[in-house]
Amino acid sequence: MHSSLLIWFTHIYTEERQVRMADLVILFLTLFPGLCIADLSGNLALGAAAVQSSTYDYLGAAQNGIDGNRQSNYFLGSCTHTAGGSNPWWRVDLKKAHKITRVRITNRGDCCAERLIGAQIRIGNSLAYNGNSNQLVRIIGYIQPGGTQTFDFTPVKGRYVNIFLPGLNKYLTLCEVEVFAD
Ligand SMILES: [Ca+2]
Repeated sequence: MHSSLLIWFTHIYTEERQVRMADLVILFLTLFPGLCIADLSGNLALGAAAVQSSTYDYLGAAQNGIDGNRQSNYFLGSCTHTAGGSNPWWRVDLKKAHKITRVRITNRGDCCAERLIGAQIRIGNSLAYNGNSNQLVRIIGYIQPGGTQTFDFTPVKGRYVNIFLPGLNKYLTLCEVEVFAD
């Protein structure tokens, strides 16, 4: 009798906690619509396939760069992260060539914003040098921690979009990469 009462109370308590958590999530989403949500309309990178030169740990998968979430706290699992080394890169395969006019990049927010300085946006159809010899479109400067920067340019045709970070002892982290075409 006592144990079944305890189970019943535990059940009620757990349910109540779950309801409260659901309420909090709804409240949060109502107050901050689109806070971390990437641009979902016309973003060619959504649902595409991403790879990178290496992966730092289980939180830093290449696919996190195109998961539709700009969440910039690395520890929440929506950013990419290569292991340290020379010339790290990340690449998204759009499956066919598009006339790309815009790339939007969200930088890591919880630390290390300066690591992305000097990274190159490269677009093209070649996989030579892992795609890092495709046309250089832009060089990324400083993006503030957790900031999202839009790079607009005259159309460049390509199936692959690379973010290539030349240099020694580099880590490449991207919290979201959005790609748009004409
Ligand atoms: Ca993300």
